[in-house]
Amino acid sequence: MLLPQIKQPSDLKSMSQDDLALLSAEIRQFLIEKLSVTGGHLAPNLGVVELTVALHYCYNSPADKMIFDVGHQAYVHKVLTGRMDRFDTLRQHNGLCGFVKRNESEHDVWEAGHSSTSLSAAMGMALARDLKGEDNQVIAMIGDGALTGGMAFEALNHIGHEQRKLMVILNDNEMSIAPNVGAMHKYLSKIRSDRHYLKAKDDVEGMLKKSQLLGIVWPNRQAGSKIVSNI
Ligand SMILES: Cc1ncc(C[n+]2csc(CCOP(=O)(O)OP(=O)(O)O)c2C)c(N)n1
Repeated sequence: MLLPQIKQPSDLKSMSQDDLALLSAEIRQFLIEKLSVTGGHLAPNLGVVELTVALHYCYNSPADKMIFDVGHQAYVHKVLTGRMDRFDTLRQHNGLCGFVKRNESEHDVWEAGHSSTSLSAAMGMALARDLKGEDNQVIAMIGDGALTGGMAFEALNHIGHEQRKLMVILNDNEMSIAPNVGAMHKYLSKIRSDRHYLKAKDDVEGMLKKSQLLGIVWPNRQAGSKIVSNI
């Protein structure tokens, strides 16, 4: 078992790609076992296992800021940041919070519960970083459901205007609490099924899989996670 060895994100850094894939499978199993007893957001977290492992492998939390929109899909982040032992208490009084919680860990840098705030938070953290002359990365992960909130649109406008160093990951799994509706949903569906986009995606995936230099990518077709913007 690899999972018990992970006490902090830096423990991932020395792992091979094969081990990272094995670890992801162990995390998925862990979540299914724990949440079958406590309840909780199972599907959103199963969908971001590889994505969260990849983020913690590539970046250095808490120096690099990871912001999870809503915060209901941060269980994998909690597992990787030393809170695995507390999952039996998930969503119970004095137990592990079901959302990102700043007083729970230095790795939890933003807490919400309401949706669509992550992009503004990321923008603020990027501006603060630049004012302080620091160079850490700021990463916001937002679902296709949360992206339809007005505050997210305002933030995209701001981000596009400011052009600061920050990363927005669209976790597009074609689902919110219920199936999404609206123009943004239609637009994303159109991009997703566009043959030029699909070919480009396959080409990039093929290239990354062959390359030893460009790092790791685990395409997760079911979850549909992909990085769409790296500003
Ligand atoms: C302002 C606000 N409205 C509604 C909700 C209820 N809510 C919880 S998660 C969520 C969206 C989930 O969809 P998505 O962002 O696509 O994330 P996923 O669960 O698919 O990963 C919503 C609308 C909320 N948290 N905040």
